Parts: sequence; C-alpha cells; structure tokens
Amino acid sequence: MAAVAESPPPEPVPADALLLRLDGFEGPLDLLLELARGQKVDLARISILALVEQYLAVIEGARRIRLELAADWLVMAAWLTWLKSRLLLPSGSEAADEAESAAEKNGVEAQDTEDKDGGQNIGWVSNGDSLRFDDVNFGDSPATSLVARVASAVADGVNGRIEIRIDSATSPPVGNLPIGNTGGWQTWRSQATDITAVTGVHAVFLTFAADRGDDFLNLNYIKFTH
Ligand SMILES: [Ca+2]
Repeated sequence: MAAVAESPPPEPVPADALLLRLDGFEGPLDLLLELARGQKVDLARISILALVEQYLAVIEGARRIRLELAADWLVMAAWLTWLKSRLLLPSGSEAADEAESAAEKNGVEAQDTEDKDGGQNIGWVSNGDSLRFDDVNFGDSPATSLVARVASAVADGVNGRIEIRIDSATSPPVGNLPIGNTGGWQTWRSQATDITAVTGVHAVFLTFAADRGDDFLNLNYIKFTH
C-alpha cells in the first residue's frame, strides 16, 4: 500500500515564543528587544498600542499556563515601552538657545528686549555677521526644523536671511530662514524653517546674509524642533 504523502508537521512553537505582529516588526518580543538594543529596528514605527493589546492577550492566555512567563513578558514590554518613550520625549535640543549667549558673536550687539519673556536680544544684524553656539544637543531623534524668535523693521529690497550651518561657518547650510519686516524692531514673531535632519551634539553657526548692507534682524533666541 502506497504511503500517503504527509506534509511535514508544523514547527513546534515553544511556549515562550510569543509572536508579535506589529507594523514594522513580526516575531517574538525577545527578538524585538534584542534588535532594539542593537538599534537594528526602527522603534519609532512600532505601535505601542498594538504591542500592549497583543501583550494583554498573551498575558490572558499565559496566566493560565505559567505565571512566571507572564512576569517575564511584563518586564520586557515595560522595558520596550520605556525605550520608546525615550525616543518620543523631546531631548535637550528643545531648549532655546539665547542669541545673546552665543559663544561667538560677530558684528552684532546685545540689548534688553521688549519680547514677552524679557531678557536680551541681539540686534544690528547685517550681511556678513554671524553667531556660533557650541555643544548644541539635537538628541537621538532627528531635529528637522529651526524656530527663530525674530523682529525686524527692515527696508524693502534687503532680502535678509539666516543661514543655519553645522560644525563649520563654511559648511553648506542645512537650512535658510528668510527675514521680512515684522512691523518693528521690537515686534516679535516666531518663524520656522525646515532643516536637513540633524542628530547628536554639534556647534551651530548662524550666518547672516542679505542683498544689501542694511541692518535687517533682531534675534532673541533659536530653538531646534523634531
Ligand atoms: Ca534672548
């Protein structure tokens, strides 16, 4: 009698191999944690809600089998959630860098500001001036925009702009912020521009450029955002 061909039995799934199906990852949680530790998986893409839902379903089942297993899962899921929360938290780069506190100021002067939070701004900014900020911490997740607190009563046709450079005053700018007339030298506005993604700790150079030599900007502070 001919043997009936049998499909091979499915791989036995060990009790501990609890599989996750998340957008961006499919596999056991301990593998996800290994990859996360080695930064080989994009945690920003993992849905913590989906993780928690699957975790709870597993816990419900595992509770009946082995309490110890459920405890392991709780620890692993908590650790992963903590990792992700670190990714999502704004890093030190959210803090403002006060223009007047720049490590180096070329061609500008500080003055008391009339902006709402007080302190000082730098003024008399014109073509060729610059600021250097040391040790600006952009954090682990990429900073993708610059917000500048600006005031200006610049004349038409000056076309002033802030060029944002990383590590060197002569590197190609990661972004440019054009500065128009805000209605007065103490009429403050927050203006933003996209920048090429930056992570880690760097010196930041703001170089000021314009089509004419007129003063075109008062600057209170800058902030990099994610
Ligand atoms: Ca300031």
